[in-house]
Amino acid sequence: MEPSVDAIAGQLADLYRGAIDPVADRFAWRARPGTGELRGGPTVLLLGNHSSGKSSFINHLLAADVQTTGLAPTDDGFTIISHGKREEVRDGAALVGNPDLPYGPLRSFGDGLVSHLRLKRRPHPLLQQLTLIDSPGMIDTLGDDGGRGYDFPGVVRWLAERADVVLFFFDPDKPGTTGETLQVFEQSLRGLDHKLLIVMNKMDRFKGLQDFARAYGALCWNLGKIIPRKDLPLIYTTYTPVEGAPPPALPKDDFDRARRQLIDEVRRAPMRRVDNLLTQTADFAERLRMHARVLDAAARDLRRFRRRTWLWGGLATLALVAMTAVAGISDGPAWLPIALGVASGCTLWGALWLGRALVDRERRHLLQGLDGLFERLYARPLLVRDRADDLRARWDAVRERTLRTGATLELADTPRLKQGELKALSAAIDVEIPKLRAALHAADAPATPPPD
Ligand SMILES: Nc1nc2c(ncn2[C@@H]2O[C@H](COP(=O)(O)OP(=O)(O)OP(=O)(O)O)[C@@H](O)[C@H]2O)c(=O)[nH]1
Ligand SMILES: [Mg+2]
Repeated sequence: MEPSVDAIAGQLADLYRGAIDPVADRFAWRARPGTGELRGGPTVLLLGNHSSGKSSFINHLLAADVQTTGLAPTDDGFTIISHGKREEVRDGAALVGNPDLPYGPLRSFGDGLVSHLRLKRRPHPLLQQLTLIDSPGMIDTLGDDGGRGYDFPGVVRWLAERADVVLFFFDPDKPGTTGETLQVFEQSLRGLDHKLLIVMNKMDRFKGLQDFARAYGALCWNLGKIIPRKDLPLIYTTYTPVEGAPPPALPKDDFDRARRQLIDEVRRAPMRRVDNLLTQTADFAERLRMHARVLDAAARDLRRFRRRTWLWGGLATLALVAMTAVAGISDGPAWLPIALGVASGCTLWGALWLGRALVDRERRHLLQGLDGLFERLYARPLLVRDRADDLRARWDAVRERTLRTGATLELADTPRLKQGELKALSAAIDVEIPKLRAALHAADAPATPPPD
């Protein structure tokens, strides 16, 4: 049986509580995704040119007129469509103010955005599985803020990062790229290709094959310029049956099949959601493990140095105290024990002062040399070429935070990374999470073949 998102999210929450949180707390690692984010439902984000058919596709999916459609730019805001026992529409302020929904952080984009947000609830069964987000169609007019009154690419990035599937619609009229499309590909969707599905919509509008070939070629040409990949992504060529549209001129079977495949991908959002959660947790835990190990090694080195420094200082003082005592009971000149006594006092004071200065210098030295510590700790895995690139990239993402933690906390007093803790963390990363992923993939239906 397909493991439910909630069941896996529950197991992940247990993993966080048992193996990840204790280390993260003690080593002051960054905040982990909150329970709301972990339990936040799967999301499908629809982006694209204006009038490319985003809203019509949503209406088709839900077999209801949920969104208004039309040839002029229709949507000028984002609509979150989620499940509710009865039909309901709430404005942006209610949406971002609802602590049960994960949209609170959108408030930071300002009132310009909040007034362009809406929540619609519908009692459709598909919405029990996933939330759909319709977006304003992309246009060419670009002012300083794109003329929208808020940071449009920023908002799209925020939503796309949290979405599990992102559909990008093009249509025959604008197979090229509008100014905003370019901006969104460059600023908002970078690094998110794995969840991006490209749709060439309204295939029923083509009058003939030449028409189609020209538009398809233009789209590929333009995508090639904005998607930094050697191979072109898959393009779903399809259409949405809309009332009153003339019958398609081209054979429509393949377009119908592509639509079914696209809908299948949308329905797989919950599966992708769990997959993304697992990836996110594994990534979080692996970075934490690296941070804690490097910080722990630096703290151990510093404690060892501190012990040695105090030992030498203590020994020097002790030697002088012993000499003072010997001079006191021997027949030497009377000033000798006094001079030795003063010297021992000075040595003690000097040892304390110098010791502290040396330890502080060593602390700075160790923090500057974190890269070397990383290389020492990971010497063995770094010998394997594939792993080396991976590990170095991870260390690049972690270094800044580790350095800041080491500089802010008293490094020598940083808690020790206990063997048991490290073992539990490693078991989560190397055993528990892969096990959950294997269960998930075993339950997933055979992957849908790509459209022809
Ligand atoms: N022939 C045909 N018409 C379509 C198709 N999809 C949508 N339409 C029509 O195209 C027009 C625009 O569709 P919308 O769904 O409003 O497009 P949108 O992408 O939501 O547009 P904005 O909200 O303005 O960004 C409407 O008149 C739809 O009826 C399609 O696949 N084929
Ligand atoms: Mg629309």
